[in-house]
Amino acid sequence: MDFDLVIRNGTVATASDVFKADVGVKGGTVAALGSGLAAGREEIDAEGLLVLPGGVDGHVHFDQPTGDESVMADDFLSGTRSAAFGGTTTVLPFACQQKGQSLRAAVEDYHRRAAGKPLIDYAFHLIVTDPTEQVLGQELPALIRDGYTSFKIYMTYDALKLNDRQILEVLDIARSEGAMVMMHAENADCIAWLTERLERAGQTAPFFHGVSRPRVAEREATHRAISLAELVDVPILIVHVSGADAVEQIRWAQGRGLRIYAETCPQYLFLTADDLGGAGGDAGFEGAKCICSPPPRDAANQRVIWDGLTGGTFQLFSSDHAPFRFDGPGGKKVNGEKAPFRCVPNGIPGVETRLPLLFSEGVMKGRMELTKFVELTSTNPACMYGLHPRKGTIAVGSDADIAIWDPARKVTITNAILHHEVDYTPYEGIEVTGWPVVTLSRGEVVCRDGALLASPGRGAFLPCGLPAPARPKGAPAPALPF
Ligand code: DUC
Ligand code: ZN
Ligand code: ZN
Ligand code: ZN
Repeated sequence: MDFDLVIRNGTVATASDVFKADVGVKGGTVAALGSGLAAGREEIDAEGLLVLPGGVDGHVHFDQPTGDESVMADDFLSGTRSAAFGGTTTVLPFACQQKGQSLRAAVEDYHRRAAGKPLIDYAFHLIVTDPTEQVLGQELPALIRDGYTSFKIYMTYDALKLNDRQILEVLDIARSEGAMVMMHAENADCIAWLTERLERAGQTAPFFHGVSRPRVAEREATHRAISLAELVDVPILIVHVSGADAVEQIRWAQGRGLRIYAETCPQYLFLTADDLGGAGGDAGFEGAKCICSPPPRDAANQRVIWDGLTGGTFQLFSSDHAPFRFDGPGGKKVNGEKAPFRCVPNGIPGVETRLPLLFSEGVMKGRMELTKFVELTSTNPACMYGLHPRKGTIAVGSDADIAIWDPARKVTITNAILHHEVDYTPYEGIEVTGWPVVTLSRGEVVCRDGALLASPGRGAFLPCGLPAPARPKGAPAPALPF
């Protein structure tokens, strides 16, 4: 066998194994794993390095219109560039339906936004905000069959939220079509009520964003989402889980045998309410850099999130990259430097720092096995969204989407070294050990030692299969293939 590329002498890790092997790549896929492979046209010496499946980031926002004056800084070029430099080779951004818009039109709009730009492969999640008869009866089922097999729904935000009846209708379609539903679980009325009271009291600094979205509002919505899913008998995924209360609900459901999956994000391991401006709430606008929803909690909740990641409560670790600038146009200051938290764009960047942060604090500090790291950041998201085994592993026949890591490299995270278009990182100054040094997508080098080597538009759109984890509990087991 002759190879296009051989990665030699590295330590390969998958979600199940860590082993020394050469990786032979041919035609964009992994063609052989073993020792003493024949020469490749190109060779990479990975002695002392880790050869990992490229990250699959199952939760990013690129070039998403917000419906107000705010503007996302990253499009499908800068977003995928930042992802690739951070060791990620597949992203799943959202195609968000606006109320009154057909779902199909939303999808077409996002394909136009992506055209000619992505550096790595991508798929879309839908966001269903307007579940009309037409959407439920025709558009959504047809789109699921076309490979848009996951979608998000919101329990909060006036422009996005569904009521319980609508959620039931949408879950029912997910069940009959086999799609994965992602739930934003926060109680909208609790948040609105608290926000009004805080505003009346003049408590509008960024710190109070966290006060307006307490853990109990997340807990109640998480429990309600679980109950609605149980009623319909369909698995769901609770996204961006922030702390102990929601974790407790998810464990309760999982313990009862319900197929409830959960995702968490770097902000719930590395940020706290203090990063929103401190308990005094008078620390100025800097805290807006960390406004995201649900908000960061405290050190005790961070520990619960760590335990959930290593102990099996969470299946996914995603970035929820929501790229708003701090100073720049359309960013956190779009409504002024003293804007009440309600008027500050919601979300933080993190597509490039997701993997190095978890690798350093998890794997290098001995909290997490390397196999678990691969599972949470690559294999599970590929499975959860119907992309496995094409993505999410290093196996013969899989796409050669590979990140080669130097586990000894020490890097101080600063915004200057990142490749997004956002003008800050919430993780400024954190020192990490371990960094991806080469990123390959279908066997092509996208970036190497800090240089971008691929051309915009080379990333392919991925229609997703029906995710195995989305199968209802009550459904008959699929027929065996033999
Ligand atoms: N939910 C997200 O998933 N991302 C940004 C903001 C939000 O509420
Ligand atoms: Zn959300
Ligand atoms: Zn998000
Ligand atoms: Zn799988």
